[in-house]
Amino acid sequence: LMAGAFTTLPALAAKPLVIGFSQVGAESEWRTANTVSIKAAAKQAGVTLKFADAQQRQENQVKAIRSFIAQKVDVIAFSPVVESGWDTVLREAKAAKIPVILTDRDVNVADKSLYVTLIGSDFVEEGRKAGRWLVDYAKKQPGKTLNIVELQGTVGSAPAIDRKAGFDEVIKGNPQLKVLRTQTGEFTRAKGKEVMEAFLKAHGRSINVLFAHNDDMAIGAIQAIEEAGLKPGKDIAIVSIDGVRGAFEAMIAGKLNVSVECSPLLGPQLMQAAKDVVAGKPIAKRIVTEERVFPAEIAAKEFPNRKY
Ligand code: GYE
Repeated sequence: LMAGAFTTLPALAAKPLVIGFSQVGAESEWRTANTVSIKAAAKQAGVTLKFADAQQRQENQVKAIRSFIAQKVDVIAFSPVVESGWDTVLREAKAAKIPVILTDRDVNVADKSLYVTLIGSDFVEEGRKAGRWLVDYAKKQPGKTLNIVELQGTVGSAPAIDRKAGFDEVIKGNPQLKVLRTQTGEFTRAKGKEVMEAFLKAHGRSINVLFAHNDDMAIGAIQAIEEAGLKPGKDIAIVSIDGVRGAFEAMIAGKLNVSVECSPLLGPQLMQAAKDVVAGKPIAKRIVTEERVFPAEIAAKEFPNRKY
């Protein structure tokens, strides 16, 4: 009896926290850095991480969440590929008394008690920052109309919806700025290149600006612009979002004009929030990441400091 009591207590204390995490996929440099951050932070925090890659499909995320519920993990975390369609599966998690933490992207649910917190960026503000850079760029060319093409992120995803809204809000009513075309490039290089090729075919040299919802699509588009015999960053000014290594390289090469930072390094905050929720501590409903804007002029100086 004594021996039994003696061994039970330390074993309980040492039980590691188990988090089930459903990742969107591996569509961009941002996403890869986000996955690395979450895995490294789990290891560092002594958390057992069950990691599932949804390959950009909501149905795979729903399956993963159901499997985490069946496995009785302590916390479910996920980065929802799109905003809508989560009510049912989140109600199942709630019924099983498993707290849910959102990372990176928001969901659109009527009942906000279905998740504990959202850890991530303010995408509307990122879109505004991109728009503000463009307004300043236009001011340097008074009287000139700038024709814009826009590469949107994944249709229905929070960053695509919000970045577009923030950008539109800032450029709206500016007589110099005109959006010619807007289409999804699905946050990938391949699709960014393909859609930019179509834009160039339709509008050629009348395109003055590209706004890409992420760096990867901008990098794909840079290839398309070069193949069309134009100079990215000069003939067509390019504004994008994320601030990944590839964007810094493109800025240093003079092919990208500015990248608005969106930090993927959410791992440590996720581990902290998971520990706090299990310990019954109060948590803010929204945890916003701090971010900057990097114009090409400071890219070389900032490059050595970049962590993703
Ligand atoms: O900007 C993009 C990625 O949700 C903030 O998803 C994230 C976005 C990021 O594919 O590169």
